[in-house]
Formats: sequence, C-alpha cells, structure tokens
Amino acid sequence: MENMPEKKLRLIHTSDTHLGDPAGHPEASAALVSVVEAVARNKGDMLLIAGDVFDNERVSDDLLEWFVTQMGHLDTPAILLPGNHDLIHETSVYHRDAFRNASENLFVFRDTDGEVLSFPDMGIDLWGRAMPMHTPQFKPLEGMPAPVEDNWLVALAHGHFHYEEDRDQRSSPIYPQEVADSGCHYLALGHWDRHVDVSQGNTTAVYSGCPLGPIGSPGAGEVTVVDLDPLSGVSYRQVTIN
Ligand SMILES: [Mn+2]
Repeated sequence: MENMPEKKLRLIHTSDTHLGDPAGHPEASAALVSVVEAVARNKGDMLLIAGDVFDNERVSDDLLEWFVTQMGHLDTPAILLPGNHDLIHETSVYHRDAFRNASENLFVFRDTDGEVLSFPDMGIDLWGRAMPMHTPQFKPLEGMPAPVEDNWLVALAHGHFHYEEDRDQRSSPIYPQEVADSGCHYLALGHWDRHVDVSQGNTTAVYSGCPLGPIGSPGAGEVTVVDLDPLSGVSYRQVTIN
C-alpha cells in the first residue's frame, strides 16, 4: 500500500440483527446484548453495524429506546448503517425520538449520497451510503471517496454481492470490480445472514453474518473481529458470541 495508516485499531463488525421480528428472529435481543459484550471482550475500538438492525418500521418506541440504551453501554463509538429493513426514508425508525436522544457514541449514516464520519484521534474515516429504497438502481458503494492521508478508510455497505457468474439482477447490487476499485482498507458488508468473504484485489470485504447465526441454525452466532495494523495490514477472524 502506498499510503499506510499509522494507528492500530480493532473493529467489531456485525449486521442483520432484525430486532422486532419475534417470529423470524426470536433471539435477536439476546444476540444484540452478546454483540455489545463482545466489543469489550475482544478489546474492540469501535462497533460497526452494517444494516437491518431493525426488522421493520412497526417496531415499538420501547424497542428503539432499548437499542439506544444498549449502544450507550459501549465505551466505544458505534457506527450504524441503515439497511433495506430499516431504510432511511420519511418514515424511518431513525427519525424517531429515541435516536434524537441517543448517546453521543452512536453515529447513524443518514445521507443517501454517502457521507464520511471522521475520527481523527483514532486515525480512521468511515464511509457509508444510507439506503432510501432497496432497488437495482441503488448502488451501495457509489460515491465512496479515496482514503485520506494516514487514515484508515473503512466503508459500510448493505447489499447483494454479485458474483461474476450471477445472471439475475438483484436490488442494492455490489459488483466485484467495484470492490476491487473501491480503495477502502476494509468493507463491512451486511444483508446476508451468513459470514462470507468476498474480498477483491487489495480490498478486504466481508459479510459478518447475522449474530444469531444463519436462519435455520440458531445459536451459532458470530461477530467479525477486524484488525487494522500499520505493519501487517488488514486481517479478520470470526469469533463466536454467547
Ligand atoms: Mn438486508
């Protein structure tokens, strides 16, 4: 890498908790608590949540308050990207009071053209494009900037990775060449319930998987623990949570 960042960081990456879906995701709240615990247990510097935190917009205010309180228990920043189940449009859950009164460590990407959240003291910039509509026209990686100086650039995206051989056109597509060309050091993906590595070129790109485990095999939950190291670069491992 031509421009290696200077600071060592560890990120805890998760997605797709689907809070508020007792039928489909009955253990979602317990899984979210386990994710919060996993941040300190694994000495994470930051929590990344790559979309579909909430299953739908009918979730109660109490659930939103509960979630915000959980985030407030963290000693680290929490970075949240809306997904297709928790879109950032007029009736978004992220416009409700719970998020207006959230603790200062919680950051929600709201700009549908993409925005950078910068943490200069930590040497990291995060980019994400909040999803207003889950359609083939929405491109989750479109508009990602290049890394700045000595900062890590980590992007969050919620969408469907298209393998070269895929012929069907899905909503919120992410293409291999886009990932390879993106320039970010790590791409934190959400939308798939399984952990999958879709790294391309020099870009490490990973679906963390749902912290409840894939649908149909509950109890096998994991988070992705990502190490950003100026000497050895980007690496990650899947860590089981309770
Ligand atoms: Mn999704």
